Amino acid sequence: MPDNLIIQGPEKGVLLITLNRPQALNALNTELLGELSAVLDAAEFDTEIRTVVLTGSERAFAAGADINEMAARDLVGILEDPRVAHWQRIARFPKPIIAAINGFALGGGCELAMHADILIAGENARFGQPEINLGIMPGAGGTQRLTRAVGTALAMQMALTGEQISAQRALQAGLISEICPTELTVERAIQIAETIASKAPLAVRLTKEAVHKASDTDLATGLRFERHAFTVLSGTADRAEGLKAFQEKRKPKFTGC
Ligand code: CO8
Repeated sequence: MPDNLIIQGPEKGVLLITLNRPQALNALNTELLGELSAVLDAAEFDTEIRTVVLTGSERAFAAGADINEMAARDLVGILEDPRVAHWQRIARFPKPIIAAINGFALGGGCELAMHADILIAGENARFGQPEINLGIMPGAGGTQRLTRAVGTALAMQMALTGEQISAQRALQAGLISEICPTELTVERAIQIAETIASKAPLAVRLTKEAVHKASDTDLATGLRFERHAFTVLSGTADRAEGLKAFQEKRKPKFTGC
């Protein structure tokens, strides 16, 4: 059992992962990231799990990398940082991750949120890349994913000043897709996750991959990927079932084949 996470489910195809280091506002130490990476390793091949909801507490999604742990690492320690492999593992998880963000999502916490495919936030959420205040800079994708999400102007301002933005500003800038009352964020994320979990798993997986291609590649490559993925799905039993169910005016029963 992980020490820094609470794992619930899967229920209706949804695995709920709650970051649980309240004494440090869910600061992401190596142990926590290792546990998260191990849970996702198992979840990838568990057919009962279709989607993952990732959340923290109402006070903090995560207040960044663990500063005390970072302070103990020198240049070689950073070069050989085991956390890099954990971040890569989270990034290549093939099933949708929905982040339910309340409170602080700062530094590595904001970067972790941006590893999710759908970000929704409570009214009290605060996003920021405050690394500059520590004499460092974002190191888990902040300069790249934030810029892709909100554009150069706001990303530059956030990363260079360390200033936080509100949930409202994050919504307006395109970093998140919804704001909820803080106490309902997790419930709403689960609702979204259950909706996705009820769809054909292969179509979900390829859709996630294709949408990511929009920011990972040029348009021609992305369109080629979309075309290939669309073609691959034409051979699935779930496609046949989806089309037949529409014609027969009933709900489809998807099996993942
Ligand atoms: N690391 C360790 N402990 C933390 C962290 C953190 N990031 N954030 C908060 N804590 C601890 C505090 O030290 C405090 O502990 P204690 O009670 O023992 O003193 C406890 O959590 C509560 O925090 P505060 O008393 O400070 O609570 P406040 O409500 O007054 O303030 C803030 C909340 C504004 C969130 C404040 O705690 C803060 O500024 N935290 C640091 C935020 C920050 O700078 N984050 C960026 C860290 S650097 C980073 O994320 C780089 C990522 C690079 C990844 C590279 C991977 C390879």
